[in-house]
Amino acid sequence: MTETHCPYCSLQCGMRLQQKGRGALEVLPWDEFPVNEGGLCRKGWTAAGLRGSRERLTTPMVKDRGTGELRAAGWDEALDLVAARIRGLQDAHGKDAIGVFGGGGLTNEKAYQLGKFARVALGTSQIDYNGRWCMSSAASAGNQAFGVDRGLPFPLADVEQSDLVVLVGSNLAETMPPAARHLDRLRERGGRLVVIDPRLTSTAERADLFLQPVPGTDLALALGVLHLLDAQGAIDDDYVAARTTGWEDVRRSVAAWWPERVERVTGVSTAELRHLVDLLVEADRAMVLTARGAEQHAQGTATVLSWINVALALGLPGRPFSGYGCLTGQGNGQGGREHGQKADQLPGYRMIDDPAARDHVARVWGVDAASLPGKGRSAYELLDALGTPTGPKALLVLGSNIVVSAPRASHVTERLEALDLLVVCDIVMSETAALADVVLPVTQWAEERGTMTNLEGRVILREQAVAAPDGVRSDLDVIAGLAERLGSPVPFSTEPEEIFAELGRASAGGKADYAGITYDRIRDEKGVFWPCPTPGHPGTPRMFADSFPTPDGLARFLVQQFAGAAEQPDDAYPLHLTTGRVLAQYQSGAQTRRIKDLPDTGAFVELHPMLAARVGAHDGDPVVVRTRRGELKAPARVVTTIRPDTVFVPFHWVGANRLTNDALDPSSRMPEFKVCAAEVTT
Ligand SMILES: Nc1nc2c(c(=O)[nH]1)N[C@H]1C(S)=C(S)[C@@H](COP(=O)(O)OP(=O)(O)OC[C@H]3O[C@@H](n4cnc5c(=O)[nH]c(N)nc54)[C@H](O)[C@@H]3O)O[C@H]1N2
Ligand SMILES: Nc1nc2c(c(=O)[nH]1)N[C@H]1C(S)=C(S)[C@@H](COP(=O)(O)OP(=O)(O)OC[C@H]3O[C@@H](n4cnc5c(=O)[nH]c(N)nc54)[C@H](O)[C@@H]3O)O[C@H]1N2
Ligand code: SF4
Ligand SMILES: [Mo]
Repeated sequence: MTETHCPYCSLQCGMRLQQKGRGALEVLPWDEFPVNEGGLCRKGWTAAGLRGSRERLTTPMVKDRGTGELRAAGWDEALDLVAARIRGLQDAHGKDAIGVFGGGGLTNEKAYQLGKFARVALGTSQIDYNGRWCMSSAASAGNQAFGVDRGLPFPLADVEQSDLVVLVGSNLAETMPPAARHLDRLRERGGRLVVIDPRLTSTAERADLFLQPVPGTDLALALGVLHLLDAQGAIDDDYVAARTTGWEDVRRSVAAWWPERVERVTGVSTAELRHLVDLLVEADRAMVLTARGAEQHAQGTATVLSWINVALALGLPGRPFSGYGCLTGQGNGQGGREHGQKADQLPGYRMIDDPAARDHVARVWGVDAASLPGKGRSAYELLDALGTPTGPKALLVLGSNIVVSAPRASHVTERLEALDLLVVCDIVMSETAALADVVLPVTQWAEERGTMTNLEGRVILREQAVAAPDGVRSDLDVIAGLAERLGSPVPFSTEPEEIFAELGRASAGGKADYAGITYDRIRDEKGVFWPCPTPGHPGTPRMFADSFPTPDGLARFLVQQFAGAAEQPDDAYPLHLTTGRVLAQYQSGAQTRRIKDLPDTGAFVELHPMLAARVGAHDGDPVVVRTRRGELKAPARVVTTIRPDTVFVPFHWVGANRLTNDALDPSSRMPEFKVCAAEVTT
């Protein structure tokens, strides 16, 4: 019996795995793990289904130059080929000819090694990862306002002890089902729940107050909330004076956001807005939590900063059972962004253009700081540049199915096809792997060890429960094997615990300081919260009680202006398209579409009966959604729970992202997945 964690989302639910003979695994509850207390969602219970699957890759594959088809190859042949092609491209075009694309599902050890591999073995600046599409707007906002980016600055269970929780763009009941118990207990204790979403989701069904704004208008809603709080004299002046800077400018900037104007922009009535403000004023303890619905916008960072302004004005951050938090998404969404996969970062959440950070990390790596490249392109900009005269000529992908999940996916697929070399490490033949010149089959989850950092900043340990299938190797072996073939100046370990110790040294003194965390401590303490700088340090479950990690210890109010979605409806495209998730599928679906016990419905188009009547569609009929970038034909799901001016398509199947807009947030470089202009026809 092995105590470990689910392979999917950032809740990282604890689970036990029992071997059932011939490598098969049974998932059992681990009641003592505090985050989920034995509860799992359908994806967790069925997670072992991919292990026995015939769809698992078990041999490296190389594209045959004659037929253009992938054929089986040996590991040495495949790795020699990749190294030789990389050398050739770098000799011809320079170090930045090679790009690296990582994932927020990779363990801390893999993310750390991948960042080090890019900077040291490849010498390229061109590395980024899919977390840029996930919570980067909240990360950017947290850094600006609080001086640090940790999704939740408190344990998730604190939600239960609050008086009021406002969920902005989160469908927690479907995206982190075991976490919904905290909302239920909050309400059993007499606390209130507010949900803000263009769709009345199963999360919103639990709410005391449900607000249904036009997609892309949460920023205006937050400005309106702050306007009313100020008008009602509800600002916590003592807190604002003692713990923040910038309030007066923000106060002036919200003066013109009177409720009627907010109603015109957002579609939320003045009565509903006042109701939300009343709940905020009445609550002693309150939390504002954002997720992708609020963040995946061209103004995602500004939106989060505006909700942080609301939280600061009420004096919430740092108070018990109160504050602002972001619900991160991928299994290691948090840790994956702290240790060097991001174009501008080095381990420990250090910035790559900070000379002191470069010196520290270069010393740990045993290289000259001057040899480390600078900042590279962000995820979408990296993909957009592939195969162009100035962009990378080769891409190594670990842990992302870009063809399905990137915005404006047809364009991105063209860019991938323009590459001289595409190498994909995956556990299955994903849509992206199917395009590759070289596919490398890797171990997953229960077949290897490594740490993950959950949505609370709790570093947890995934233990190996079973031997890997013959023929597959760990991502860590692939990285080390390529580094050696490329003549890396320093060796790369393949032993997770050893890598974690090095990561601890590299992160020491940084914002995300893991130096005091060990595998033994994680086992004993059921996870350790960063920052944890020394072995004797207890870890930091709750942040900001006394000060914020900014230079002066104060949080920042920052003025934000509402501009609206990058693409507004017009005569040709009169509707808003938004995208998101359903309970039974995970992300690009590469893993969950292959698990036979999970329903695989294919894409669908959710639309309101009034809209269905206008276009002449009935439930189940095929309809066509068109945007300026492409079209998708899929069955209609006629529901009263969505705004009549909005359609929703889940992105787990190929197609949704042919429609989405690649407008980027100026600060986080997050694409606007959550809104663009569309038309529906039969
Ligand atoms: N079942 C399942 N669970 C998952 C995942 C999965 O793929 N499947 N993925 C994991 C990952 S990586 C992530 S990032 C999280 C995401 O978790 P969530 O953020 O909860 O998921 P989404 O469905 O992307 O978006 C949440 C809600 O935002 C709403 N929304 C759309 N546009 C807007 C808007 O303009 N404003 C507001 N306020 N709301 C809007 C949508 O209607 C949707 O109900 O889930 C994690 N958990
Ligand atoms: N329209 C629209 N698009 C979106 C979103 C949206 O809301 N709407 N959400 C965005 C968000 S929040 C996210 S997080 C992204 C996610 O989208 P993707 O980046 O595509 O995420 P996954 O589907 O999880 O892809 C992970 C891939 O890595 C493989 N894999 C799993 N474990 C490992 C491992 O240990 N090593 C290696 N090498 N491979 C592994 C899996 O089989 C899979 O092929 O999608 C984004 N795209
Ligand atoms: S909520 Fe997330 S971590 Fe928990 S079982 Fe479901 S997918 Fe796994
Ligand atoms: Mo995500």
